[in-house]
Amino acid sequence: MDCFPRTLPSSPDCVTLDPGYNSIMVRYRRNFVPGGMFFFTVTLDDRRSSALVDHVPLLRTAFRKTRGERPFIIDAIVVLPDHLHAIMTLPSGDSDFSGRWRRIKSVFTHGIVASGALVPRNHRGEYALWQRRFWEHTIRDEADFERCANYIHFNPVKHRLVKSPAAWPFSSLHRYVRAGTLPSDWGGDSGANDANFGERR
Ligand code: NI
Repeated sequence: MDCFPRTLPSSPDCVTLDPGYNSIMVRYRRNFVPGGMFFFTVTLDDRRSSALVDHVPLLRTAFRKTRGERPFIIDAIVVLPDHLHAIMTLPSGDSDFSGRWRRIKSVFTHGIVASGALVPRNHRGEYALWQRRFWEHTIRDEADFERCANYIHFNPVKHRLVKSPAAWPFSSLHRYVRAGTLPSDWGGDSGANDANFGERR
């Protein structure tokens, strides 16, 4: 999505004379970075909440601010009302994704508080907007990257928010379409097993 830009591969070897399906998928998979790329599911505590899509500019600010402090790349992301799925690449030798998510969550929470919206608190009086835990999966190879990115881009359809993946605005699918990596009518992949992606039940 526009909010979380990354530089897509644009070197000449990515340009192909035959823009067929296989070539497209090869370019998609080339985003893979061995050992430094992770899939996450991060959820709000209240699954009836729609705070993430209600406050997308604040979420964008939280990512930008955190990235300015400690770099990372968002390779794919989808923001749903009460959770998000993302693929994040960290710099070589750095695997502190927990610290980054802590910061993203905190900046977002405090942004909402500053906006005057009500944020739930736990019994200790601490803000309790997010679930403490998140799902993490280390991406193994190019095929795994493709599987996770497909899962992300199909997710709004899986959650019955829209009928086609491109109809959901808060998705990096649009970035891949603009780059010519995926077709605008990309139909998605519904074959994945939710249990492997930390999806809420
Ligand atoms: Ni989901």
